[in-house]
Amino acid sequence: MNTKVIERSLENTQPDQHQEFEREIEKVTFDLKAYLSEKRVQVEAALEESITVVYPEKIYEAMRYSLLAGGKRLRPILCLASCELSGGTVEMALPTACALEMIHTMSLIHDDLPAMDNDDYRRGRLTNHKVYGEDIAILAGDGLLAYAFEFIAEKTKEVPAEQVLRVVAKLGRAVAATGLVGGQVLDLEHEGQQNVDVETLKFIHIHKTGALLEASVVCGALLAGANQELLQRLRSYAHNIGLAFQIIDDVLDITATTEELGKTAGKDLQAQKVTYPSLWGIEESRHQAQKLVDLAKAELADFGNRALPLIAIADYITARTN
Ligand code: GRG
Repeated sequence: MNTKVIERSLENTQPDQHQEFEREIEKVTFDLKAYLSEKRVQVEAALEESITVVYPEKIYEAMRYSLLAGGKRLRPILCLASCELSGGTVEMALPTACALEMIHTMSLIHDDLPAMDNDDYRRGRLTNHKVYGEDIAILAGDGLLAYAFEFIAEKTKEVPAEQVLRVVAKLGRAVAATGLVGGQVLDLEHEGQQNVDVETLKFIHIHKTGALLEASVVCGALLAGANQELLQRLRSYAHNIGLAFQIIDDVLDITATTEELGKTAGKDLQAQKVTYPSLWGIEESRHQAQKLVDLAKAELADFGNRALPLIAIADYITARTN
């Protein structure tokens, strides 16, 4: 229910219902749907401008094909929200937000390759290698990864160079063997093995999925020059939503359709992967994800209205359907 609907309803209610509606208003002071769509428009426009097709056209077209294929744009939005919470502006964070989406898109292109997850669909369309071939898909990923770092260095304005340097270092660490790459290696190694324990699964997901989500939040705060206490709170918030995000991803792989996901559903079962739902069941997995989201939100409880976007995004992690 949005605030206007509640206000209209209030005119026709009894006193006890009135109190009920007032409580409702307190809960609905932040319109996440409007927030996400406003930020998505900003991110889409910046991404659209970020890559121009020049000679040799094929590689730029392949990079644009996957980068501009939609997606929730969660990582850039987390970066913008974190920067604003920390006292910065959208303009300060937009180049890093775009770079995060370039890196995320690179990881999806590579993850979909026959040598890895071998998927034909992503974001509701054919995967990059299905359209451009494996060789160009690998290079499109490489191109996006390298360009992401150039983009931050060249396009970030109004931020002290030292803070930009910290962002570059944080992102590098999130993508390297200390992050995405390390998580993916372990994931591949354990495919088809049935004796994977929760600790190993957690390690895989913290690195493969959590590292970039954490970097998205932390980089936004670094750009704004956040102090150590705020950085620590945001790091912990991001760590918790990162793991919750992957737990729900595993649940959706079972409960959602290919159309809803925009990629092939049921892949984990097919690949005989140990996942949170395979260890805990669907209900317990959702419960564990909710506990992590609650912990994440508690980290930001002291920051008042400034934290509303990140708090609402945490709730969205468990409520999402794709
Ligand atoms: C080559 C340096 C280098 C790294 C690549 C392939 C790889 C190493 C890592 C795989 C990382 C990966 C694909 C993790 C899964 C993360 C995940 C849950 C993706 C889905 O994210 P969403 O739901 O997707 O945000 P959209 O499409 O909405 O952006």
